[in-house]
Amino acid sequence: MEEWLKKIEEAINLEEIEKIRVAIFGKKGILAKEFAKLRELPNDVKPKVAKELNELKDKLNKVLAKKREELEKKELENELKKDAIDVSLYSPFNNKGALHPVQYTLDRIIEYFISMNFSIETGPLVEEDFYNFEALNLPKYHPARDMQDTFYFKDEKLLRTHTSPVQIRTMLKQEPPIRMISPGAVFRRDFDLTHTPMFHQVEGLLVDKKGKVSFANLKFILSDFLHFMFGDVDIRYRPSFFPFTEPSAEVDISCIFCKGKGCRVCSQTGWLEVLGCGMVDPNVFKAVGYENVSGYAFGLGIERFAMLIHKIPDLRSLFEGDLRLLEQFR
Ligand code: 2NL
Repeated sequence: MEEWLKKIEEAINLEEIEKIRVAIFGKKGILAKEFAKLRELPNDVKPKVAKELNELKDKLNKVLAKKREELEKKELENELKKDAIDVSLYSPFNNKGALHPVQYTLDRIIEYFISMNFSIETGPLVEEDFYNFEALNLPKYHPARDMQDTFYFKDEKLLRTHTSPVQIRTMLKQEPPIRMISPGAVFRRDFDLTHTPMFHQVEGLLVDKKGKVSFANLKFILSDFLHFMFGDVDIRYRPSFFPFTEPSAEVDISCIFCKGKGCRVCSQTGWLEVLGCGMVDPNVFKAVGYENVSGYAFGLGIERFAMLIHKIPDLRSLFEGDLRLLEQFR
């Protein structure tokens, strides 16, 4: 008995425990042998010895079960230790990606206008004169065409200078009401500190029955949008001119760097120009065959928004593809 208890106590793994179990409880084990001996004992001592044997059996059983449980726990712990992950270890796969500031800004703009029930429309980058100029109240030889320096192909095709042709195409295939924005790349022959030959624009257009759309409606949506993008800023509308809107306005926000006090970014004015807008010129509606409608339109440069939101001082860093720029915006 003592000998077997000791054996159990000294077992170091489940394999040994199993061997001991067979040796004690197996068909040819010591208990079987002891119980077999009972038959040869005299009847008067049989019950006593049988009782002792059963008690011994219970005791060994209990001790064995307890030891097995201990060893199982230990082996599980060893297993877990072996598979443990050192989270402080260097991994070559931990480079997180980041949205480019221009994409992040466009996502925010789209989020706002989707919430206002505008649809997102896109169109070709290679356009025709009619969609890019003629239909926008910019007839050939109109001096306003000089405002855009255009990339032309050999034939009549050109790279769109704004995303307005998408609005023209949408109006030609759809009846009012229209509520849309057109985000995308545009191209101009301009390359210096503050201009790149390709940049991104979002234009918006809302058209409904005549009298249903006012300049006040335009002011509401743009002010709400600018608060969504820039937070608590002051907003002002200045009269301006675009060939495709009348009246037209440019929209400024109070400088987000100096809070309107005047700094280098706002040229000491306290204001930053962020949008152009106006009521759609009747000549544009005439070009697409719309009658008895009114509407508003606006346009903005995404890179300019992105630079202001992310406080990026140099426009060129948006186009260099240097990962160190993105790493700052994870
Ligand atoms: C700016 C100004 C603007 C529009 C774009 C537009 C389009 C159609 C009809 C009328 Cl189809 N207008 N677009 C209107 C006003 C301003 O953009 O500063 N863009 C960067």
